[in-house]
Amino acid sequence: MSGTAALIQEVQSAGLYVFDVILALSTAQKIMIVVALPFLYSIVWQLLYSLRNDRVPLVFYWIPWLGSAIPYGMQPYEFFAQCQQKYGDCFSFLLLGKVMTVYLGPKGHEFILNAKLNDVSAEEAYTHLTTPVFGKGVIYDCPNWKLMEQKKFAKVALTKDSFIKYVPLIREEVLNYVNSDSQFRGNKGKVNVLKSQPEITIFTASRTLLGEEVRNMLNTGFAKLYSDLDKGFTPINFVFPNLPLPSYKRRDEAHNIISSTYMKLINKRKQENDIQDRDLVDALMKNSTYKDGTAMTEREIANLLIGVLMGGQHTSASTSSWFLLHLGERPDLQEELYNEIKSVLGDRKEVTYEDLQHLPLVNNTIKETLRLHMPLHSIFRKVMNPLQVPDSKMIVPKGHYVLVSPGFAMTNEKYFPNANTFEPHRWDVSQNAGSSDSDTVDYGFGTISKGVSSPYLPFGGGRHRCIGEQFAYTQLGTILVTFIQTFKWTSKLPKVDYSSMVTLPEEPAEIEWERRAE
Ligand code: X2N
Ligand code: HEM
Repeated sequence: MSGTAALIQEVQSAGLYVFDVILALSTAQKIMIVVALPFLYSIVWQLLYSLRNDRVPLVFYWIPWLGSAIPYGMQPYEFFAQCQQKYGDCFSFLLLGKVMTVYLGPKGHEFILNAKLNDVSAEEAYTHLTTPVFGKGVIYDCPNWKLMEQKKFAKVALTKDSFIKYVPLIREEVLNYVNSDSQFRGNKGKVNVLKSQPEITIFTASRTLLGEEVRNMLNTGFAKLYSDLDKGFTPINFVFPNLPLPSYKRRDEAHNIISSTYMKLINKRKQENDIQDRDLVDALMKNSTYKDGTAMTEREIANLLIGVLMGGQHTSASTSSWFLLHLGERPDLQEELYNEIKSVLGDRKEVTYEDLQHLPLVNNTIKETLRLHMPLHSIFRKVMNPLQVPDSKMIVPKGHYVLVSPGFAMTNEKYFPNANTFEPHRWDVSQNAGSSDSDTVDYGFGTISKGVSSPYLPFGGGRHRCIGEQFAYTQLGTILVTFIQTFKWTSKLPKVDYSSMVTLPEEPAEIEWERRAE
């Protein structure tokens, strides 16, 4: 007891001494100390951390809190490759105050995408990003079992029968766009794909998933609200989900008006007893009661519509932008696509869902675009219970995050020879071969593959796997076919902007187009 008391005394007097010394310093010196202290602390902390053999190796950084944000935020795949050389497939880095543990390659895909529900949480990782935009009660603002059911509810509007109806609508929207937008005036010209593709995506997705009423509202001032909401769906939300700035206020106002508008639409259909099988709105009106007997409220249905549309919007617009830019460098592929389409459709121009199933080069063009440009370069989970890295003594503690990057494996020579070359034909031979694991699992939204150790996972895997894959292929396939039928184009491939929500081309992202002779 007295030993401890003496020690406390000792520390106290040492502390007082240091305090006296600091007080005696000049103001400039004091400021220097205050500035240097966080750096000193961070370096000592990293030193002690590196001595622990129960921790994943941590990438060294100079700037406290910021950590490795700049190299990661600017070139994540290059950053991962450098870390992999030093530390192997599993390493940690600091990102804006959060410790992120990365596990690269198929083993990492399995470790993170198939981690147990109790050990990792997607909602804890994403809710700051998504809830201010989508609204309350859905996606990552509810327990996981509700998300699993929301995915099941939404999937009803994402079946083959729906896609058969959607394809002509998507084609009509694309034709309407390329025949009336000012960037497509005349017989040749230049178009910024970062403007055209988001517009084509929202028109086609709204027309099919939300119905004609909402689609028509996009020709009015309503479109500005979409743009305001969209500007609020940015990675800045991970750090600052709410700030007293005009853009945040516009986001919240846009959210309220859009969700109220969807609720009005739901109510109108209810009152007129006009509930059919047209779109996602109908599907959710018919089927949105959880297995515990509680029904989703109209507000929640509206928010789910916002979320699903918003997710599909960014991923799909990025993908079509990239395939246009890649094909612009490959006129030979455009001709091959043109001939493939001609050989299946003959003199017919109106592509159908069935046709899309018989156009392997169209589908492989999308598949190859997703390989090179997986829209989400990083997938996160928050660690809720200490998590052991398989076959090691290393533990990822509660409160840290895990990060999986299938896009890294998808652009790696180890898995894809000539990884950086855009070559849709690389998929010609091994159509679905290779994924030998036929083991499946159902988390509540339909059966999916149990294993996630493929290096190619653009739609993720496990309980959070995408439900939009078939819709995306249908939408993107119809857009691609319609472009090939209408235009020839050239372009120069831009660099990648990794700091947006999805991996986008940097500006200028233009194609020079020319209408095909009839
Ligand atoms: C400060 C450069 O820029 O150094 F949407 F119904 C709806 C989305 C997950 C994005 C991760 C990190 C960027 C750091 C920049 C729905 C369709 C979904 C699925 C650092 C200096 C939402 C993480 C963005 C990392 C970029 C999560 C999406 N299908 N959509 N420093 O989505 O699914 C949905 C699901 C994510 C990200 C990043 C930095 C269902 C910097 C400079 C600066 N990213 N990002 N979805 N960074 N710097 C979605 C899953 C969910
Ligand atoms: C989940 C990719 C289009 C709806 C995911 C995930 C990925 C992904 C990687 C898993 C995220 C994670 O594990 O954290 C893509 C790509 C798309 C696309 C590459 C297009 C090319 C769509 C579309 C929709 C959609 C069109 C809706 C119609 C969803 C939903 C989830 C999801 C609801 C589930 C989220 C969860 O369970 O946590 N997507 N997506 N996606 N996606 Fe997509």
